[in-house]
Amino acid sequence: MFSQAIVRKPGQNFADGLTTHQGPRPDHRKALEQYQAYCRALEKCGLKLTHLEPDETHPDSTFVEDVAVLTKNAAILTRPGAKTREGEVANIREPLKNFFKTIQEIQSPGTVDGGDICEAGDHFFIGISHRTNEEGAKQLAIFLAQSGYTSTLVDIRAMKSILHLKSGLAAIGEHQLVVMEEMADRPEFRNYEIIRVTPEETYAANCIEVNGQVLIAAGFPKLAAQLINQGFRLLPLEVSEFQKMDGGLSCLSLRF
Ligand code: CIR
Repeated sequence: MFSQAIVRKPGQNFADGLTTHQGPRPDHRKALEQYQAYCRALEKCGLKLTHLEPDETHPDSTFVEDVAVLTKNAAILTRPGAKTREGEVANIREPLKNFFKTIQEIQSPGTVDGGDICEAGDHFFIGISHRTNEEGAKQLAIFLAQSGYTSTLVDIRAMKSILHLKSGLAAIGEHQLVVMEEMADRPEFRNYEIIRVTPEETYAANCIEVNGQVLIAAGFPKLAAQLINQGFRLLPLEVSEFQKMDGGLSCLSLRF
């Protein structure tokens, strides 16, 4: 069960962040509306929110998930793989100190983006991506082991369609993984019950379970139907403006 979440409102320059999308830029007003609806959904799931001020020097800083990995015992500050995002870490340290006694840090030359880290109970999947490198993954695995967690590395560097591991993977329920089709048969996931996401709905794989409810991107009927069939309660949310910046539901908060 989670009781808290940290969120950071998108800044005025949100649309200047990193993206692989070539289409229209996100609309700031619409992004704020979607962000507010997201915050309300987390509250509806019983979370108390800590609202951080927009960080106008870092357009991607609304994606707070990337700068820390949280466990029951510690907050691990990451070292984001994109140069423009490195400075975001300093601004999350103080808020995390209010909740965590132990703060650990990924050190250079290691890089880790929280979006590559998928927690499934006492086990973590650590994506090796173009943001999270092997050194960072190794440091993180050691920190996690010190806190009693096991971990598996999942190399996604050859995959063009996703930025982070969690762009195509989510752990929900007791022992289930929501996985994009391209990764669904990977041996790393063989001990789990797999809910496959069809290629046209890949974006929806980035869903999050919060205290028994699943927040899912609106507009992905096949995955929604599968999850309802499995007995999950869904909270669909519009996140189109965040999708334009390669972000999704998991990246917009740190939940603990
Ligand atoms: C970036 O490219 O870093 C941001 N525009 C999007 C980060 C999304 N974060 C995530 O999936 N955890």
